[in-house]
Amino acid sequence: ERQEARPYNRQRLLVVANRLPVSAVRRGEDSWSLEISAGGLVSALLGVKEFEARWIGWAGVNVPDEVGQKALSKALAEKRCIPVFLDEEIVHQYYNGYCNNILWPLFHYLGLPQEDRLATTRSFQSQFAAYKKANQMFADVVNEHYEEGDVVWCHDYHLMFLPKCLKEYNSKMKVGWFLHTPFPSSEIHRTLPSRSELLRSVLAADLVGFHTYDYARHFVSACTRILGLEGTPEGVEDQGRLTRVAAFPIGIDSERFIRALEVPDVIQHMKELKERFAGRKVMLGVDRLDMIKGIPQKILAFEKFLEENASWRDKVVLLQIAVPTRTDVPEYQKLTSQVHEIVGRINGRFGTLTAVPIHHLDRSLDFYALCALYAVTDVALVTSLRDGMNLVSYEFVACQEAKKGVLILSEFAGAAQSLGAGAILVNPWNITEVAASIGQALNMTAEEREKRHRHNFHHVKTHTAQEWAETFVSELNDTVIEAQLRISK
Ligand code: ADQ
Repeated sequence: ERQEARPYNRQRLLVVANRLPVSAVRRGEDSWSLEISAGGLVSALLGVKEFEARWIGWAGVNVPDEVGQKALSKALAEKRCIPVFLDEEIVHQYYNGYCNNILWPLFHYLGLPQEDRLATTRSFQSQFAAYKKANQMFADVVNEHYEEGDVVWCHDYHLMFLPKCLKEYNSKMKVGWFLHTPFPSSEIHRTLPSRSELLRSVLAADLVGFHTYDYARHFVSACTRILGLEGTPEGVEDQGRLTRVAAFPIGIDSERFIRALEVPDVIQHMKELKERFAGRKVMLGVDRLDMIKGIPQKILAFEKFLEENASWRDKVVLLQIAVPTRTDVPEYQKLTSQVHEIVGRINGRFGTLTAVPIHHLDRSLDFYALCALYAVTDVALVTSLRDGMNLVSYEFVACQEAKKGVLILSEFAGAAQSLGAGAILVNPWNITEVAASIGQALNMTAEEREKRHRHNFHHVKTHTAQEWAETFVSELNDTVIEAQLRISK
């Protein structure tokens, strides 16, 4: 029997991600205030008119009491959000533990945690159990809200177990899964104790998506080498059932950035920044403070550049804006103090009474301040050691129509595949090379800057977040239709 599809323009999309795109603050026993965080994914999906998106995820707060849970669910419903309630212990084991301490570093080639072996094994098992339990809790909520004809789009490494749980509830549910991080070489993935179970549960989805063709290829290799399944150009086949695997490079809502540059507040802010740094070239880094972003390497390369180019010392400034994340994790605290120490040393070494070479801010900037900063920058430095895509590089390009600044970009960011022709690509581990590329960027002729910028700007403008979401969902719809056709034949 065939399911009657809803008219395409009213199709409901259930977007399942670890975090809901809101921050919730409790104001009283049964009252909450909510703020929508306008991240990339939110604006991507808001821009898509063909379907009506609902969000399912954790609200980021512990709500142990029923009164609070009911009130929060009601408030969230107005924003088309549906909460999954996770208690503190689960969050600790699933989110801090398995997601952030095991999968995140592993997928970025930093390996598994190296502590005492026995302790690791014990905690690994309980963290994996919590991971599966949390994914099952997400599945319960999805299943409760699912209506025939909906499509379900699961996001990221937090929810690799979800496709299997959902298909167990309802094998006809259209399920897609997209990974925002890299998928590493199969040789890295095979070190993970739960390697097979995770691959199998992802394969339960109808469509599996990655940012780049390389990540998709790594995933298919992991399935062939670890599970012994057959890889085809379309995806992975298991006993006649095909899971489609493909690349869907994300983009940004470029018009939002371009429009922002015409807002009076932004223009005013740009003017202030230009006055503040008059006579100096502005270099910019914007990252979450995470080991994968290669922040210490970037700052050391800047130091080397100053060391070797005395004439530039009072003519260039590096603004490094790093939002602290996962601040309760010791490795992240260590990284923060490491960065502070290097910045302090360099400013002590090359600073003068009136100016320092590095301004380092440990905080997030609001959207308009960020746009102004992107627009006045001469050279942006994105030196991730690994990065699924890296949207900062896209945002910078979107704000550079007037200035046509230079992007120095790590070859280990997914964005290197799309912005590589316009950027100066570097190996972020090679400090000498990055230092030399800073010189190349600062000395580049206007003609060459223009040519490189034009290439990148065209890409950023045409490959938007909206197009990304539309492509993924329409392909997800198609795969299911194909599978149904196969069954009905
Ligand atoms: P992230 O690792 O968070 O995302 P990125 O893609 O660069 O990395 O996105 C960061 C976002 O946060 C950008 O929109 C940026 O503007 C914002 N941001 C960063 N620092 C900020 C600051 N100091 N102030 C204000 N805003 C700041 C993950 C993957 C990426 C992948 C995305 C999307 O790690 O590789 O590109 O998901 O799939």
